[in-house]
Amino acid sequence: MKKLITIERHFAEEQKLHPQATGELTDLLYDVAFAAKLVRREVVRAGLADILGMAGTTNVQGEEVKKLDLFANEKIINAIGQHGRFALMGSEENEGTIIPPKNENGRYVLLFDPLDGSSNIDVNVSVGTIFSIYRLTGDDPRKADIKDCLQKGSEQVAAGYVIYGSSVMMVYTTGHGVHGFTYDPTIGEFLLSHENITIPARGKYYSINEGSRKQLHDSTLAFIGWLKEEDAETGRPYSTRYIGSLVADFHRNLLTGGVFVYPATKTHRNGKLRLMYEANPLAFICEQAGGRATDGKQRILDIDPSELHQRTPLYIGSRDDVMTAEAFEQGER
Ligand code: AHM
Ligand code: MG
Repeated sequence: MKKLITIERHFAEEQKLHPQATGELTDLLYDVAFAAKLVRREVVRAGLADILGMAGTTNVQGEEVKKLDLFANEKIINAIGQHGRFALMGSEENEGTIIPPKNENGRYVLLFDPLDGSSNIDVNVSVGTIFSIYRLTGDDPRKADIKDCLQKGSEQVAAGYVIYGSSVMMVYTTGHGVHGFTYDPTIGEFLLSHENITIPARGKYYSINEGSRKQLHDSTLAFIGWLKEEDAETGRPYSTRYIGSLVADFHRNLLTGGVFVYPATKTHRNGKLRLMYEANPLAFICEQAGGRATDGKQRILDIDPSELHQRTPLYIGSRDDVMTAEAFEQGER
């Protein structure tokens, strides 16, 4: 039997490999893993909403029942924000920056999407939490402001996601490879299950919402056409896989190889997905696993952000597949 390594033990071992590390980042990641357990506890009971009380009503204990994404948002802010390790936070659910309940000594910034793909909750399909951690640009936490949140993705010191699926997993990187942990509910621990994840250079799946075909540009349609052609050498045709939960689509493609595309369309020139909460953290993970992430022209991690909620087209996954997509988008094929 393989050795059981808890997420806590793994963080401690990783820290030892970096003698200059203060342990702060380890604590931050552990806080995130703890918050994920709280969110998981509610997500796995989502189907009971009818019995226990619908969102917006009052439950049997006389408490107001919150929508799960808002619940997850509050839990993360309170569970993580109470330790004072973050000076500032930003969430996909909040318009502006969030000052955590305790922040005087915080040297980091946390950006997160509390429950991505939340339209899938009611139908028992995987959803996820995505997070991204940056260092403050200055020394004084009291002076932390939006510019600390609006850093390029290449400045991330850690990023990850939690997928609430047939099992619950946390996947993260601090820039030293990508590691995945599966939650064992019988002991309440995340256990190392996927060490040093790498994504195949070419995949067999493509993930794009083809229902919006009429809005897609010809370059994107040409790429989709290429994916469907028959060619044994490049393993085509690829199979379509589209869950509609970014975390779940990304996670599958990360493990099996594949490309996820949410492009610019005729009606949405920056696509739908958010740079700071979705694209940057997943791009950091993808690159660390040997993959690639761009907006069709530029590396996602090099985009200089101007707004917390700014959107970006996203091509992410297996390196060669993303490069082929870019070639189509740039009219080179
Ligand atoms: P959300 O933040 O409102 O949940 O939207 C993000 C989700 C992603 O998880 C997913 O990739 C995308 O929206 C699907 O969008 P569409 O329904 O347009 O294909
Ligand atoms: Mg989202």
